[in-house]
Amino acid sequence: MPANLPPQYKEAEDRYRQAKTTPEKILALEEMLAIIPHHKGTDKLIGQLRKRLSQHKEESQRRSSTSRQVDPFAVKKEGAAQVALVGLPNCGKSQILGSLTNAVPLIADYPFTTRAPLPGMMKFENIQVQIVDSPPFMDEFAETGLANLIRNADALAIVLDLTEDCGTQIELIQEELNRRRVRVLKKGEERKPEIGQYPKRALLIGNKADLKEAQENCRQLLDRFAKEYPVLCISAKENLNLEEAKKEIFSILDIVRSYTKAPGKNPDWDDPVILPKGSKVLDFASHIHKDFAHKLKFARIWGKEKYDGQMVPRDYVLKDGDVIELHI
Ligand SMILES: Nc1nc2c(ncn2[C@@H]2O[C@H](COP(=O)(O)OP(=O)(O)OP(=O)(O)O)[C@@H](O)[C@H]2O)c(=O)[nH]1
Ligand SMILES: [Mg+2]
Repeated sequence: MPANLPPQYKEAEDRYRQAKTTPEKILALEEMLAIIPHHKGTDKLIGQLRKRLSQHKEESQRRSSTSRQVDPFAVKKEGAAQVALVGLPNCGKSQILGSLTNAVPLIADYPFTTRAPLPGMMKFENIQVQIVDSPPFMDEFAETGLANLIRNADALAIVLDLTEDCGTQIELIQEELNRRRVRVLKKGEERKPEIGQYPKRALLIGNKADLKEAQENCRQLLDRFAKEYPVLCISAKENLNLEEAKKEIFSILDIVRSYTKAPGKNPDWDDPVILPKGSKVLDFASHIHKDFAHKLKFARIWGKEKYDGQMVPRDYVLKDGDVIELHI
């Protein structure tokens, strides 16, 4: 065993030893692999861990193909990105899914209504975003599944009940997220890989704004948290501020939409190329065709911050809405 393994690695290793089910073993091994530093001394161990991980994965596939059981918490991503709705029981997550998407969830005035995730597609301008409703925190049956769902999502919508104090709810939710090593990024904070952590962008949604007692809690929520996180108050039931919510959800996705254009022709506005924020003309070119990146001579851009048809270098960073004419 090489020395100098971080304490988080030991913790993940303990979880692996204690894991009783294959999905738990897979999760712990993936964590160990994410945490372990890469250098000569760890090469062998990394190889062994990868081998064990692939054995467990094969085993779990064999089981699911024989018993035809699918993990309800492994929600296949669709559309431009996947956003998980999370929060305490009864705050209105399912109502939000029902109001923003085509899905028809079970909504009820008692806690722990939702027992498994349910996805729906939300149309925003010319793209579709997948929204996933989830069982609430504190649901012990959803423990491992919920952790996987949250870690795998591209971003989170943290739902708060505006009829209760939001600061207390946020504290509880932060604890639940920390326990699963999910860290919510602050406004303007860059998203970069962190050892043993799952950094996520999140939007705080105060829900039930139609109710009288919501007013004061919404004001406090904005006062206390709007500087550090994107926040808004809505009523999913009465359709208040839903368009704003869609816009805010789009903005935490960290994606840009750009469009191809042939010389003398108009772009197809219904068919954006979706890339992570920070992508360059070169990434756009290789997305269109794998050979284009090295063949690319120059590109012309039509966009909000550029003159129409301006020539840009290969490392020009794309802005949302740019139209690009590639010259190869
Ligand atoms: N007045 C009002 N009631 C709402 C709103 N959104 C949800 N509710 C009500 O709040 C209760 C809980 O809603 P759900 O959507 O089931 O809550 P949930 O967060 O999915 O609950 P769990 O699945 O148990 O975690 C239901 O009675 C809803 O009708 C809203 O915007 N305004
Ligand atoms: Mg629900």
